[in-house]
Amino acid sequence: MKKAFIFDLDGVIVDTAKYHFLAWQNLATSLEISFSEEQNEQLKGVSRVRSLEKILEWGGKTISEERFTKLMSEKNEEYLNYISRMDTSEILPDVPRILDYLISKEQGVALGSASKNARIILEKVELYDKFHSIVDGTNVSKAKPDPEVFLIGAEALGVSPENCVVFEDSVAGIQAANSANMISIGIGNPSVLHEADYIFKDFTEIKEEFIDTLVTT
Ligand code: B16
Ligand code: MG
Repeated sequence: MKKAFIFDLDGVIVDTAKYHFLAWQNLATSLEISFSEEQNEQLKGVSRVRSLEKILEWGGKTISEERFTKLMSEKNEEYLNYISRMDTSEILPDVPRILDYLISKEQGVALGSASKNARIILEKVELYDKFHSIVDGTNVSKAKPDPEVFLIGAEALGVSPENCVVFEDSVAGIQAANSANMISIGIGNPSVLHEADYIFKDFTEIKEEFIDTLVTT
């Protein structure tokens, strides 16, 4: 039976967290707020609006709505500047192998990302055409851990949630997959992603035989 495999983008397909970090750090510095890589970790899978709210909370700052909007757009401009220089060398190890294997097995392949920039990034790394459906921050009204992004992906592929498998690097994303009643696969650190059904350091650890078991069960 056909299954759907839904991939998060940042931290699963490419490591754009480093670019989010540089842009958020610049913004935080302009507000005299200190911002660490550990704090950036907590912004993984979190929407742009919520990320800025959290940074302001950490710094104990309140700003006007107008300034909030301006800062978000400046942050995104800087982020887009980094993105514009991306190429295929930034695809995380063995992602193309897994995508091509799923396609060869005629499985559904979707993107489920919180990012409003997901389509540009997929084009830059030349993976856009590998996806049957792309659901990103422009298609959802509720951020992860709400399951909306993955449920839209499943519906677009005509596959019921229990026949979907989600690859995620963030805690919020794993929780979203679990509450959608999908199989969750954590990509990254087991101590952070312990709520996932399966956890792998990265795609180099995922063998075709494992994918076969997901396809047939
Ligand atoms: P943007 P994902 C998420 O992508 C990032 O992990 C998160 O750090 C970012 O704030 C969010 O996208 C929104 O991104 O500002 O580009 O709309 O992990 O869900 O693919
Ligand atoms: Mg992610």
